Amino acid sequence: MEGIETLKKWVDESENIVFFGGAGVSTESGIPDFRSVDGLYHQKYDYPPETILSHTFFMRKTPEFYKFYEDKLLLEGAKPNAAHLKLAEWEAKGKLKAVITQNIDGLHQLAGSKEVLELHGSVQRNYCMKCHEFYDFAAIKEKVVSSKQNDDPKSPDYMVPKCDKCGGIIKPDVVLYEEGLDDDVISKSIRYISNADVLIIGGTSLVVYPAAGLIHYYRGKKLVLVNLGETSADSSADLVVRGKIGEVFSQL
Ligand code: CNA
Repeated sequence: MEGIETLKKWVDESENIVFFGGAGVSTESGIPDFRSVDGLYHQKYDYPPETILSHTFFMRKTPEFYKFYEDKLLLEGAKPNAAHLKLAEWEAKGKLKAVITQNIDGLHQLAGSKEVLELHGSVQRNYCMKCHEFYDFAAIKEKVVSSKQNDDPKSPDYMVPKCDKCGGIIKPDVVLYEEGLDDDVISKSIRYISNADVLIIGGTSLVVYPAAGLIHYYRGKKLVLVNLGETSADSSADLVVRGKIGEVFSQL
């Protein structure tokens, strides 16, 4: 594959790699992305995914939000692939400083990565909107699935997870459209990117802002893009490797 030898050399020589990724990093783990041909944006729903995954929709049509969320994002059993594992290995060897991800699936941590900056939050964390009680992935999954099996689909609470302590609605700690990103995560990401020697961007269409704008803080000369499709940053990259990220990383 074109570019792999150069990428391998840059990785071998560097002790300050930063990775910036998106949904394409997890497609080889069986989690669909948004914009590929078999991604969520090409599947049919009553509303477009951007609408369903917005703050307004969550507040106004909570059961419909959870129907989509349970079906498409509350996926059990996905395992890290070669890309997640390689990034964790580089960090353990002291070569990689941070993984900055738009993903919400928690697979980088499952692979062993420690410094993971989750720009869009995580399905692994959930909080009661009233009393802020914490619920993990399994607890939410159980509540949503049990309601799906036992409750009346016409009920206003159908598939909506409720807090055991106060009965409030539980919301995933995921940044929905219309919601702001965490300032601390943003400033840390900017610090890592602006100090990076090698910046590898992988599995992202780079169209979701402000996340995609963070790559402009990179000041080095080894900007690498590993992606299946074209992106707006291809022309400004120092190296473009076109391919599946798991397959590419397993050769590094
Ligand atoms: P996107 O817009 O769906 O783009 C994905 C990109 O990855 C596309 O350019 C694809 O060509 C490319 N791609 C797909 N598979 C591979 C692969 N195996 N190897 C290399 N490239 C591949 O997704 P973005 O992350 O850019 O968009 C940001 C959204 C998607 C974020 O807010 C995420 O939260 C959200 N999302 C996350 C997940 C997840 O957590 N796994 C899943 C679906 C969507």
